Amino acid sequence: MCFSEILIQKIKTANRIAVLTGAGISAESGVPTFRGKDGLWKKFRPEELATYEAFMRNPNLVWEWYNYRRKIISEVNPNPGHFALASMERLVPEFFLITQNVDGLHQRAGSLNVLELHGNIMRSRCVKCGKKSCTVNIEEKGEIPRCECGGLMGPDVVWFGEMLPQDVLRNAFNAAEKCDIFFSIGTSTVVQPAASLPMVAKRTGAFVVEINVEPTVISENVDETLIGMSGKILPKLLKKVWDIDISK
Ligand code: BV8
Ligand code: ZN
Repeated sequence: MCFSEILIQKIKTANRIAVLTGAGISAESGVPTFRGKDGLWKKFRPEELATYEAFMRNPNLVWEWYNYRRKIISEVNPNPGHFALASMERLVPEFFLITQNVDGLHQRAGSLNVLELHGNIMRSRCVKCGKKSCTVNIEEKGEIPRCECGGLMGPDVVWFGEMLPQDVLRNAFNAAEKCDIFFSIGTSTVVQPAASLPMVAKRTGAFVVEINVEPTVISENVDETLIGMSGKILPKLLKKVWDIDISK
């Protein structure tokens, strides 16, 4: 993998770096992506499971799906891509990590300041009053726990048609507008409003870099596309810019 001299120089002199990650950065940990060939959406359509209506229609089915994903996530570990970003956070004056992922792997890799746009699958939330709680495990076909307010407890993730947490979203757009370099890593850049962030950064003057195993809808509009696995590319970038070897 060779990086352009301009990219290396820009990273070395950058004050603010913002990163948007998607399911692709967790793929090498063994977490299925959504739209890939073995993706989660292959078997189920998002509208059938990742919406409030789907949950109210059949809470047990939706919990079955989230429990299946919670089980996968509890059995995997962060990969070198997550660790490289955790190191980068400590090397750059201002570093903003924005993730669409709900798996918590960035935090487990040591990233301290993570903007979780779509929530976190290991937490639960009352679908009526929004009260959050730590993981509430639903036994298969068991009684769905209720909040004191009487509302059903669901996973603390943002479903399609639901608003994103406004403070997190505002911080993410601020980071995109103010950064010198914006990395879009492992995302198909399909889901809004997260998918707008790379081009917001571009419009406000950032150098936009995409890391993905294949081109996406934004590839022709970014400044640099690095085709390959993020778990391979990010450690190489760390070594090239800061001579840090995270594999040790
Ligand atoms: C909102 C949490 C408005 C849940 C997720 C019609 C009806 C309803 C809504 C809409 C509609 N049309 C448009 C919308 C808006 C909708 C939307 O964008 N839909 C899309 C599908 C068109 N958005 C919403 O509904 C959002 N809310 O708009 O609210 C509103 C306004 C006011 C008042 C009320 C409401 C909410 C969106 C959040 C949905 N929740 N997740 C859960 O996880 O179960 S989205 C889900 O997709 C995940 O979070 C995931 O992260 C995200 C994006 O997918 P990616 O991360 O990009 O994953 P994907 O598999 O697609 O791609 C992986 C990429 O990695 C690929 O490019 C692959 O090549 C690459 N890759 C693979 N391996 C590697 C790799 N790259 C590098 N290295 C590797 N090793
Ligand atoms: Zn409640």
